[in-house]
Amino acid sequence: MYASTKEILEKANREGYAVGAFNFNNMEFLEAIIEAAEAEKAPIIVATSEGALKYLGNGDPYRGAKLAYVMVKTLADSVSVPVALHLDHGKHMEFILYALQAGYSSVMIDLSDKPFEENLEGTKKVVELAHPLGISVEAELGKLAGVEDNVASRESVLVDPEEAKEFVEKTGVDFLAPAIGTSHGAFKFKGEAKLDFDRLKKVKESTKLPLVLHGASMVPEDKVELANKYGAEIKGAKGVPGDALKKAIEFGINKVNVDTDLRITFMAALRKVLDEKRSEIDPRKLLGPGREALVEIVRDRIRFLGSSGKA
Ligand code: PGH
Ligand code: CA
Ligand code: ZN
Repeated sequence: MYASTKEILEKANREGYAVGAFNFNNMEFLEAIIEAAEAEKAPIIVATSEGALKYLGNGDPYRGAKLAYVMVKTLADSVSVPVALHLDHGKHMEFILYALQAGYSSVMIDLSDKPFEENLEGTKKVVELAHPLGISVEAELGKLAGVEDNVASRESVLVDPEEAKEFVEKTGVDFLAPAIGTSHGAFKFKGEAKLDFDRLKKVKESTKLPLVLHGASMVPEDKVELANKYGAEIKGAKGVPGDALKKAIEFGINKVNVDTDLRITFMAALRKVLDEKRSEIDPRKLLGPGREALVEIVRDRIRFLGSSGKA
């Protein structure tokens, strides 16, 4: 059933587990994610970035938002588990408005690269627009390293727990993503993975909100190896270790954002079939194995996060 992100995450917060928020750009990924959730009897969040809206709409992001909504609504209505549609990393007001108009369950307003006051004021404005429509809002404090960093600041800037409290009180935001040392993509850590759990604990105590972990892909070695075996060139990939992810959930993470793990899994399956079936031209035969591999990885992640059976 099509569901409220807020209801899904408030239940997870009360009961102490995390729900997966998986990114999609096309039908195959979306179907796999929802099939996995139904098989696991798990609540699920599916998310589109601004780039996903452009891709889905073939250049027209509002068309993309409407298409995302009808696809998700149609599939959600065909299963029994709660499915919420979320705008991931909304950085421009027009994309937020597209999502609100299209009927999304929730939006993220990501002004984390702006000064604190600007982030606060911008987030407050989005909350004022979204809440009357019954749409919930996520914001981010601190910066993730990796794709979000600029040349000047290689170090990620982590969330300040005192600021988090003030930010939540003044904005009325529903969920908060505190930067605690993760980053987006397949290359998260050079040496040992380091997350600031102490900081996370303090943010949870001071806000009590459902918290979000971005950059949460584990980057499974077997998938990277499979991809490399069939021609990929991915070297030195490193994700969030399982024990770190478990600990983050214990300390109050309730929404776990995963994109890279699905990309690697799909791409590995696609490379394998392209290599093995060189005379095949039917896109269904070429893309189908990727979709099946995605169902398995999403089921794995759901079980790991503790949301299996929570629908
Ligand atoms: C994410 C996904 N989306 O918002 O934070 O992160 O690159 O670790 O999958 P990954
Ligand atoms: Ca950010
Ligand atoms: Zn993210």
